[in-house]
Amino acid sequence: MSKKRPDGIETYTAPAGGWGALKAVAQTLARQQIIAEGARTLLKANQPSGFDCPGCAWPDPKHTSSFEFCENGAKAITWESTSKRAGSDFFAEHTVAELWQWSDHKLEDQGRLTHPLIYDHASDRYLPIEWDAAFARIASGLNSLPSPHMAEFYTSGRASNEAAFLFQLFVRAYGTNNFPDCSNMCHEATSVGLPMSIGVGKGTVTLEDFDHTDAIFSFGHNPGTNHPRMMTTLHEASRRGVPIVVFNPLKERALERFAAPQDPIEMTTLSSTPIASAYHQVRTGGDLAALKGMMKRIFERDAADIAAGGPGVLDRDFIATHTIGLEALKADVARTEWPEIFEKSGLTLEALDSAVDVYLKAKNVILCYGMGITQHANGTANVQQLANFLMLRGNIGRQGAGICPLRGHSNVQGDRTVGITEIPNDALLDGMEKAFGFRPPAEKGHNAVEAIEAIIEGRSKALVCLGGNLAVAMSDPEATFQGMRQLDLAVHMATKLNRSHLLIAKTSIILPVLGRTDQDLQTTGPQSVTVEDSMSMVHSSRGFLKPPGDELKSEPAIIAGIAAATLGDKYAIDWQAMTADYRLIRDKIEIVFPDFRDFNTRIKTPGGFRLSVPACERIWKTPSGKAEFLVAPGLDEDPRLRDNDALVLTTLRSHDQYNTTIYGLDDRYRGVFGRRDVIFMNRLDLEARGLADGDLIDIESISASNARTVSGFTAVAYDIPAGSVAGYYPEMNKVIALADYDRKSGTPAYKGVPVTIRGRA
Ligand SMILES: Nc1nc2c(c(=O)[nH]1)N[C@H]1C(S)=C(S)[C@@H](COP(=O)(O)OP(=O)(O)OC[C@H]3O[C@@H](n4cnc5c(=O)[nH]c(N)nc54)[C@H](O)[C@@H]3O)O[C@H]1N2
Ligand SMILES: Nc1nc2c(c(=O)[nH]1)N[C@H]1C(S)=C(S)[C@@H](COP(=O)(O)OP(=O)(O)OC[C@H]3O[C@@H](n4cnc5c(=O)[nH]c(N)nc54)[C@H](O)[C@@H]3O)O[C@H]1N2
Ligand SMILES: [Mo]
Repeated sequence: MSKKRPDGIETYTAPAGGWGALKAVAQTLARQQIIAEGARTLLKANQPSGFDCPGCAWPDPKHTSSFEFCENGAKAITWESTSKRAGSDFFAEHTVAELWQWSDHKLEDQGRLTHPLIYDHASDRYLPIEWDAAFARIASGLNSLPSPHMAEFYTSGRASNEAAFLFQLFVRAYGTNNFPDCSNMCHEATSVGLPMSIGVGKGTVTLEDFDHTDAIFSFGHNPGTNHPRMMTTLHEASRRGVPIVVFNPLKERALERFAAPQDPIEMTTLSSTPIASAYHQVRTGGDLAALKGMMKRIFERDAADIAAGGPGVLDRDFIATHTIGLEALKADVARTEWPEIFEKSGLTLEALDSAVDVYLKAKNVILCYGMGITQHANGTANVQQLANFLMLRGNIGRQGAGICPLRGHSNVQGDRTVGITEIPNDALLDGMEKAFGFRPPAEKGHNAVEAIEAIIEGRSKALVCLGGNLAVAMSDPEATFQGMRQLDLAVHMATKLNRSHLLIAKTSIILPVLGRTDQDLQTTGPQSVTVEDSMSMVHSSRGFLKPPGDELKSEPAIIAGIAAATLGDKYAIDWQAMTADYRLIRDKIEIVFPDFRDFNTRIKTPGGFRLSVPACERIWKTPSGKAEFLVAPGLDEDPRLRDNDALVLTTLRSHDQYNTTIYGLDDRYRGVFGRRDVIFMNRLDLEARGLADGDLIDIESISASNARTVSGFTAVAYDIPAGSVAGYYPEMNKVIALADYDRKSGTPAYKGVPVTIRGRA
């Protein structure tokens, strides 16, 4: 085999962070033509008087951030505050047919949307429309549907609490609970799985807990790219000597070594800090096996210790006082045989044992996880086994310990808290009735997969999107695209043009919104909004940049405009007053969700306030009133993987993207430059197919409902377990069947896709 690597593929040897990150910040500013303003903008991010960084949901220590060094935060902010514009003149120049041929990167790179637009079928172009006319068209589209349940209302996780709350108010007043949202494709396995285990679908740790922890376990997340500010926390923990045990099929560089750009010594001496104390390259989808293996070992050691006259290794007080279900879990784990555990996890007994050593030695353990856990057909079971693992030693509800899901979008958690859910509970319905004087519908609405199914089958005819790029983010885009083109009404509130906007319905409307960084001026003055981070901290966010044009409106103002036009005087809701002064929206949030008491006062404190997470106080809001050890029988292998030729594909974010937003074509830490058309493969899997590093390949899904191929990708030899392959999201979504999702939570199995790979003839 020749030593020459494929074009654009290198072996990246430097640590993550360091000068490379600072250089990338400078390049990012230059690319978006905001060199002068740029630095000032970055300095305002995550400051008490500034805006919340739209880059991730990791909290900031006391809001004294080292933010100006955060490369991917800088990308998120500059992408929004760019000086580029996609105005009416741009849309006059290009037909939709032409724009459809452009890449996702090029579509968004035209810059900020500045004018409301309506699609004109005669000229195949988006033309300007006045706001009131747009609201009237949307109202008539929605009101002409035979049933409100034929409309879908999508929320992407950048929306503020105020915008999301108004959106759910409008939609419930209109008459449906069809609330597909990005969380359904993301941490839904957490939102569904954790309440059954510990009574709350959120993380239980705070940033301070990391100062008191004795060990950190990390499953399936890539913080160097996706939660960059978490690197400061991991860097500090590692320097304190806290072991960090990683389970990830790929050796992510930032989890191996990190140079903190704000550390003068590391920067001047070109040194770095090791992050992972042990790195276990679990097979994709092998986490359940790894967890059961570790629990099996813990039970074995417990029995041995007791036989030797010791106290055992479990936290027996915690288990007796606070939990139920241990015996059933023990029985399930006992039934799971070692050979199967080794095979499915790809890990040895020594590896699992070493992780158990760290776990048992630590008094307090924090366990962090991301999409590598949730986006599987058994995502909910995965999450619940993580909780089991922690509960064996009482690692929930005490300082320095707990479960820490890494949330995605910067306010995805807040959107759910303030009512974006297709399954409203009684408390929500009662609260809404108290605040607004009407009883909203109670019947279950659609989540994201169900919404797309309804659209494809023609049961839903309207789609209103509060941000996002649903068609591209969802599995099986071919079927999704086709479905969306059959809609009667499509409305997109967006900052930038994307492919979902080009799926033309009978009536298609794009509404340009203000972003986090923009000043939001209403009739009573400049407004702040609020967001909730991954650790349930609610704080305010205020943009200060001059908006990209005079015509843009804030999300709350647009939602209020649509609502007033659609509902008329159906209910006595003062949309105009709430738009004029967002404090009035917060007053209503407080009535519906009492946890927000004194909302307007408490957000004045720098850093904001924390919503209650009962599990932190060891109060378990489960049906039994206890924390529950839950059983997931077997190791849940997808039978399609028994096909000899089958590989399991996982889909990843590159270092230069934000979900479907592609900032650039590099993935520096994985050694990929100027391209995304690659599949990472183990050398054994290449050889077994007669392939070499750099060969052109086709990837075909193994699915009865969706036999699809993506062609012309390049195989790249990579350090990934045999049997597992990886490619980029969203390019790979074509081979993911809509029917492949976690039945408990509806989360698509984006990280466990059975495929075959062949060389191109
Ligand atoms: N810059 C940037 N920041 C972001 C985003 C972005 O796109 N760009 N997206 C935001 C959003 S919405 C989200 S949800 C988060 C996503 O943040 P992450 O959860 O970090 O997202 P992914 O890139 O999907 O990668 C997950 C990690 O899981 C690993 N993995 C894959 N399959 C498995 C498996 O079966 N088991 C285990 N143990 N690991 C596996 C991959 O190797 C990868 O390291 O980030 C948020 N922040
Ligand atoms: N194969 C595969 N598919 C996946 C995933 C995966 O790991 N693998 N991850 C899934 C996950 S975790 C998620 S969260 C989803 C993401 O799904 P989405 O949240 O729907 O997608 P984004 O790419 O974040 O949306 C980008 C668009 O949002 C708009 N936008 C940006 N900022 C704002 C704003 O402030 N307001 C408004 N109104 N609009 C704005 C812009 O127009 C931009 O084009 O994708 C999912 N899809
Ligand atoms: Mo996400």
